[in-house]
Amino acid sequence: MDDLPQWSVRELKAECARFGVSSEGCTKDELVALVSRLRAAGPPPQAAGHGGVYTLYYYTRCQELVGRSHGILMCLEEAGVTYEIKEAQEVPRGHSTFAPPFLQMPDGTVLSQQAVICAAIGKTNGLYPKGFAEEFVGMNVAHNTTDLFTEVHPMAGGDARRIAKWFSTYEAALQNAGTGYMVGHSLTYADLYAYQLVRYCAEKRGAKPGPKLAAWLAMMAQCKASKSLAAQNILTPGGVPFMPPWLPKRETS
Ligand SMILES: N[C@@H](CCC(=O)N[C@@H](CS)C(=O)NCC(=O)O)C(=O)O
Repeated sequence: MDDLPQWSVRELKAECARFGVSSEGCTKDELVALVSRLRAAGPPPQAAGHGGVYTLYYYTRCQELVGRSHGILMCLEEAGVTYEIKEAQEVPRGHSTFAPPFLQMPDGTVLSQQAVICAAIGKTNGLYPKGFAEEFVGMNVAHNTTDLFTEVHPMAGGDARRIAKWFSTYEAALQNAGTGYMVGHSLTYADLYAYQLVRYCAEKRGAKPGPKLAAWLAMMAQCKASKSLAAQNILTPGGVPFMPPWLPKRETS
């Protein structure tokens, strides 16, 4: 309990939510005092049911790298839900999961695979495609994003021609939707999952977005999730990076 001042504001708010207490408008000092009082009074009433809190499990608790959590953070932030981040190895065992990131939903369901996690957050928070075709085109876009990450990972290297080919798939999705979004008529998890990676490829890997993708990047920069991550110094210059500098890199031509 003595370590509460070291907790982040997000962790303190998540703890308040576990007790079913609003922390709206509280300063960090007030949150520390509130959580301390709540915990002294006994266990949270909904401890077994996770109290409406999403728990993301990822390396360094996303304090030193964002990695494959980029889209999940975007979806959680855009949904405006309460979430906490724990170390990857703290994930509950015995589920059909393989490698981090993992997400435990408020109902206790434990998931892995970025695209699945983003879709699950999207579906439960109004950030999901509406029609049948849109649902599966959204899934296609999301799985492309997963593959693109794997290709641009420092240990894979990334080939400029293939990144350009992936960019053309996003351009085509935007062209077909004709709405400014990857799919359908509103913002979905497919946009939120793709944004930080497309931005990374454009800003750090020199990939050239087509006209619709460039306009989409500008639009996405203004969404609630992008602003919220930037305010937390995540994926900003000098902030928590996409890929950790200590990862071994493969030389690329
Ligand atoms: N397809 C999975 C890949 C997950 C993955 O490769 N996670 C990495 C960390 S970012 C890992 O820990 N891999 C360890 C392993 O594959 O054993 C996803 O997109 O979520």
